[in-house]
Amino acid sequence: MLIKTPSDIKSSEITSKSTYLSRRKFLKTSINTGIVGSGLLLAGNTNAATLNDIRKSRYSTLEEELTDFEDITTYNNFYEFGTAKEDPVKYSGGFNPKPWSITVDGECNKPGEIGLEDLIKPHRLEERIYRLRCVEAWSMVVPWVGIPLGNVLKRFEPSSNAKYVAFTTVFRPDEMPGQRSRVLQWPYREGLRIDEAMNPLTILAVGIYGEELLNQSGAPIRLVVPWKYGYKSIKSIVKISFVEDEPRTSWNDSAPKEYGFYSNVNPNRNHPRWSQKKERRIGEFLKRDTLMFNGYADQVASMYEGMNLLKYH
Ligand SMILES: Nc1nc2c(c(=O)[nH]1)N[C@H]1C(S)=C(S)[C@@H](COP(=O)(O)O)O[C@H]1N2
Ligand SMILES: [Mo]
Repeated sequence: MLIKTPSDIKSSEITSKSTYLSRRKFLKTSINTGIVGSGLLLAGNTNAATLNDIRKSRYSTLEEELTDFEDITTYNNFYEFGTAKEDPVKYSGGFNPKPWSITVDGECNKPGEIGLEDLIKPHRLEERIYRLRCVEAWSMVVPWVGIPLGNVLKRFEPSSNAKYVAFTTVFRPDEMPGQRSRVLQWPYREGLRIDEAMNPLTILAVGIYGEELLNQSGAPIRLVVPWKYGYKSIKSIVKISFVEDEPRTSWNDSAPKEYGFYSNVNPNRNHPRWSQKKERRIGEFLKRDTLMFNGYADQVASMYEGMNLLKYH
């Protein structure tokens, strides 16, 4: 984000993987007809496991066309693997997301380390189709598979001192070449206010298009906060901490005037170096208007009543 402004992004950077195409069309159709998750067995070119028993959600954005799988998985921001959009798919092959566990600590009655399977098991997977709006003024529509973060957090019994939740990405410079350079202070850190974390729109995602996350998308588990700029949706999470004070975050540390803690999508507040009024939907030619709270105002605006949204950015 410090590296490229939207005008620097060439459409040639968006590589399309034709090998995926036919399978993706099929998957897309199956999602639209509601047979996703019924144990589809896709022979041949599968390189991520299919997730089963996924239910639909009333929180999904249904009125917009889904971004192609190959765009979602080849045009990424994941600085742990490099700063160019094509770096994460190119340089994440050596990353090993299995086995995985997450440490939950801080202001709660039941802290501990929990394996990914045990974290997920008590919950039913949901398909959540959300817009993703990057602060760089591009966007996608992604059919995530995940579970509501709030339902997971409740199991650890946060105390009344838990005013915020802090998240940390794994630190593995051997497997993540971008962590060997100092573009950001590693490990990547993000945070939410506790009510934002508990909002039913906030999910922990483990898949996209009915399949497990690929490395470049934040395998094996990442946050998705659809009304905030994309950088809040931290990838490859290893630690979740309940804390009393607003936690420090990587992008805010790096450029506080450009990347605030709240980072709610807001077309009326320009980034110091570019306008946020419009966005380029990956796969489309004309720019679209950016929507307040990325189109999720009905579900989230009440959390910010009385707050000056131009000041708290
Ligand atoms: N750990 C980590 N999480 C991250 C990032 C990152 O560089 N490192 N990039 C963020 C940014 S800027 C965006 S826009 C989204 C992009 O998610 P996607 O590549 O799956 O579209 O991931 C966010 N999460
Ligand atoms: Mo982003």
